[in-house]
Parts: sequence; structure tokens; C-alpha cells
Amino acid sequence: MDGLTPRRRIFIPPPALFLRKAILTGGGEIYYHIPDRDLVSNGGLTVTALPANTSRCPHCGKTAAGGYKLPAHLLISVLLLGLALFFWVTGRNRLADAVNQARLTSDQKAGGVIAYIWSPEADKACGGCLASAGKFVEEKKTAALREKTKDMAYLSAGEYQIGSPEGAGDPDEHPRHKVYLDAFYIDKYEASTADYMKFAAAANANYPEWAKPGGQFNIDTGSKSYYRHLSSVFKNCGGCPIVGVTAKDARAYCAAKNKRLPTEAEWEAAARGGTDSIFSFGDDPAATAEYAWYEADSGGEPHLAGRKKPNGAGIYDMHGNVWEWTADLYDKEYYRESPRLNPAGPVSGSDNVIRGGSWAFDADSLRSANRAGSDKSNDDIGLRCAVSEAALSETAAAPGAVDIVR
Ligand SMILES: [Ca+2]
Ligand SMILES: [Ca+2]
Repeated sequence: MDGLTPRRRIFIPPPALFLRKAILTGGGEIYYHIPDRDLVSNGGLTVTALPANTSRCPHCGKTAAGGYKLPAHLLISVLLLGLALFFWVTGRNRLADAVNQARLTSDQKAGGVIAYIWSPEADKACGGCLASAGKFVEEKKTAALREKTKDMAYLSAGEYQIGSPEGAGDPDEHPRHKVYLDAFYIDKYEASTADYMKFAAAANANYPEWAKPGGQFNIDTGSKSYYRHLSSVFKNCGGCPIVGVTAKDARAYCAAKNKRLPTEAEWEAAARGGTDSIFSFGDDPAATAEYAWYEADSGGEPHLAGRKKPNGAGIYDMHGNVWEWTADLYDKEYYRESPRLNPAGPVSGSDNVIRGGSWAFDADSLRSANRAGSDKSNDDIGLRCAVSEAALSETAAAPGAVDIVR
């Protein structure tokens, strides 16, 4: 573009005109929008020029020469932004929190309205489109949340009872106690081999032991045959749960998906699916094969995730198939001292908690309350991820993520 770089920074004290005109040194004129979300510290605004052949706002049909209506919503946002900046530059530190909140709110509202105006859904009479813009932003948020929680089960905030009653289970499951958990989502399925391998290949790191380039346990090139009995599963069953990963690998995989490992308490609450019984399907182990791959029906290998019946929360394979890493370190005394509110495990320990039993274990190991720990990967330890509802709403609500400038 002659005479005007596509992006340049100019000083326009807010509130500012929404559409501006610039004369090109090479001749002609262009119009460009001011995305007010790009407020910079010197009080200026970053502007981005529209293509040289654009002379009118594609939705308003207005040019800078004519007086036209700004959406009141946007005007208020810009004013709020200016006010926030004023407080900020005049150093009113005691108001810092309020000002930051005002800036954030203003930024998000303005971003949402601008995103709407540029969207195909926009009402052409965009001077008075606030209701439409609000609906648009709401729909975008809902769609983003739906996408982020696809194939996840929701557990609402509240009290959950975990552990085993006196006289039942192992010593480390006592006492049975109530914990309060904030709302969270947890994957309905164990992380699959295909999905995990995509992550490892993209990162070129965190490979499972059986596929580690040059590793001694590599099923094709390694000197140790530990994982080789599962070679056919690894190569032919992408939907089978990943195994051979450490707790550290598991954390990295979940982090790459903007998720995290569930805490041990979250895992047990999810596994119970609203029940206090030994298994999510009751107290009788006779029904185990309907819900789980374990030593009696697995044929000595993991199976395609999601093929057995789900629990009451719609989650599959919490009993069996593969053990699952949790975020917590293992301490056999932890249920005695665990805090009531969102317990996150002991601060030190050598093992990470694994839960749920596996294709290689008996029904007793699959009990909802059964606790175990490991300090290394194995051919029957996998994972699933979780995410706090609060963490999701923080990211899903940011309309600034929409690329609004053509
Ligand atoms: Ca499992
Ligand atoms: Ca145990």
C-alpha cells in the first residue's frame, strides 16, 4: 500500500471516532477502523488500515465524512476504557483493582461488539444492534465452551464422599470423609494412543517408553522386550488407552490441551458417579465384566476405550482398562489428614497416585475407593484429563480472541 504502512500507531485520545479517513501520499484515500481493545500504555491506539479499495464500512455503509451513530454499548466501553486509563496514569494505586476490572470489562465488551460488527451475522443497521451483538457474543461463548468440553462429563460444585467405610477396603482408604470440590469437567474416555502420539510427535517429546526414539524399551529398536507383548495393540488400536507414560508425561499431555490431571479427590468423585457403593455399579463384583476390562475378561491387554457401560456420570472405564495418573502425590495417610476444601494431595512424596485398576488386575483393585501409587510408567498405566469450570470460563469468555481486522 503506497504511503501508508498497513499498521501504524497514532495518538487518539479516547473516546475517538470509530471510522477514520487517511489520505495516501500516492493518491486516493482510505478508511480504517479503530479497534479500541488495542489500548497501549502511552494512551494511543493501534489502528489497522482497511484495504485501499474500502471506502465504506461494510455493515454500516457509512464513511468518516458523515455523522453516524456509534453503538452506545461501544461508546460506553470506550469511555470506560478512557476513565480506566485516566485513573491508571494518575497513579491512584488504591483504585488499581477496580480500574483493572473496568479495563477488562470494557475491553471485552468493546471486543465483542467489534467482532460482531465484522461478522457475517451482523445486522446491516449496525448503529442500533446491541441486542444482536449481545446474543452473538453469548452464542460464541457457548460454542467455545461446548467445543472445549466435548466428550467431558460435568461434576457440579459441592460435597462428595470418598474413601471406604470402617471394616471395608484397604487401610489407606480410611476414614471415609466428605470433601468439597469446585465444579470441574473430566474426560469421559481414557486418553487414546492415537491422540497421545499426535501430541508427542508435535512436541517431539514425552514419547511413551515403548516408542521413545533410541530408548531401551522401544518395541522396534530397544534391547528390552517389556512392552513387546502389546506391539499389536499399539500399532493397530489407536482408540486404545495410551500406556507407558509417566505422571510427568501425563501432565504435559493435559497441559497441551489446556487441561490438567484430576486431583485424586476429583478422580474418586467422578468414578463414583453419585454412588457410595464399592463399585459405581453396586457392591457385587459379579457385574464387573459389564463395566470393566480387568484380568478376567481382558485377554491380557488393554481395549478400545468406551466399549463397556459408563458409570452414572456418563464416564467410561473408570474401573479397569488402564490405571490412571492423578495430579496428587501418594501418601497412605492422606485420607486421614486431607483438607475438606479441594484437597490437592500431600506436598511431598515419591509416588504419584494411580486409580481404577487395569486389564491386568482383579475386581478388588478396581474398587472406586482403591488407592495406589507409582513412581514410573508401566504397560497398564494411562490417564485422562480434567479442567476446572472456573478456568474454562476465563478463557472462553475472551472475545478479543476473534480476529476482527481485515
Ligand atoms: Ca481406567
Ligand atoms: Ca490400595
